[in-house]
Amino acid sequence: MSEVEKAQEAAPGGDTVFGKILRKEIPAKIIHEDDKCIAFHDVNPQAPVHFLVIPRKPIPMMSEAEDGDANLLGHLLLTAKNLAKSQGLDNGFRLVVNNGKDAAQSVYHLHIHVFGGKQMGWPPV
Ligand code: TR5
Repeated sequence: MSEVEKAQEAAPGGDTVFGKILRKEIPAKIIHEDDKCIAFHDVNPQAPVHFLVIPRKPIPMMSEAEDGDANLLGHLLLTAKNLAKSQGLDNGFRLVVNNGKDAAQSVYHLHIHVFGGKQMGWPPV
């Protein structure tokens, strides 16, 4: 099943596979953990380096983030930036947040994709 097909079947609400990773119920290649977020390599990488930064708080999607999440969202971005450096992405990297069906979101736990290690194209759609 393609990522877009998975996204068509996915829907907000309830626990997700990322919740299970957070609780260490299923394994992941974790590269960072702190009190607000964790980061781990994507199981189906779309670039030589592809990891995800997710909040511990189960915000389903960007459109459901609230004003009170401002510090958390800033922390996720800064963590993504710091990990891009520690993963050796000195030549550049791309951050992506898919929100909802049209954007092909397939896991309804907010996550920032970090891609790097190759020359990417533009536009992305
Ligand atoms: O399409 P969106 O933005 O929702 O991205 C979801 C991402 O989660 C995709 O890039 C998937 O490859 C990734 N994914 C899905 C699973 C998974 C994962 N990354 C790491 N570990 C995973 N496990 C253990 N299970 C998944 N179902």
